[in-house]
Amino acid sequence: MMLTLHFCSNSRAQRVLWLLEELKLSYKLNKIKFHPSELKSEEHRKRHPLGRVPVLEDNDVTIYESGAIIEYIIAKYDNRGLKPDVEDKLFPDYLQWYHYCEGMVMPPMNTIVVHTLILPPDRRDPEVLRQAQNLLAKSIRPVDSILEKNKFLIRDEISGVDFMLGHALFMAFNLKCVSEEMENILRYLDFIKSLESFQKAINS
Ligand SMILES: N[C@@H](CCC(=O)N[C@@H](CS)C(=O)NCC(=O)O)C(=O)O
Repeated sequence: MMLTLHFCSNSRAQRVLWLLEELKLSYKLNKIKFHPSELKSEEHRKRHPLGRVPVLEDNDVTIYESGAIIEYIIAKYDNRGLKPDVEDKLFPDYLQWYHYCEGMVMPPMNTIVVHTLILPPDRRDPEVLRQAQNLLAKSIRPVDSILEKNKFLIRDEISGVDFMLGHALFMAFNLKCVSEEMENILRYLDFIKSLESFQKAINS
């Protein structure tokens, strides 16, 4: 096995690095500058046609989409049961919260990033921004509720959901979109930030 993760700091690629660290797999990290000169280079577009991260290479396999990469690594290299079996009563919860990340939480977060950081100030739309902030707050409220009963997102042990949705909560917090009343999310974030594997992912 020869795993290479194409990675940018402060990006969804941290999800994959967190998992690689958690599973103690050996890998090569290709750090790319979050700048068109590197992301949109011919070399990187061969790996990802849109010039985005994360991308994982595993010998002759190249795969992108953070959710697909996490599933791939878990299916091939996890021996810790990070994904519950289909007969497990947590299996539907796993699927639901795993896909809730890119399906419900990330779309408004992308809009917030566009209207606070990416567009030049004169093209930012405060109404679009306000709607996205409302939608993001609504989307993470049910996650705060599930965290009332578990240490990690769907159970007391870490699962694939944490690498996806847990990291999305971290991104939401960094964008100042987790309000003080979301106490369970805040407690969860403090907890994952104390994990060595997570620290490695966010400090690389
Ligand atoms: N749905 C994709 C999103 C990939 C994506 O948009 N990645 C961002 C970083 S978080 C990126 O590479 N942006 C560079 C760009 O848009 O030019 C995934 O989950 O992997």
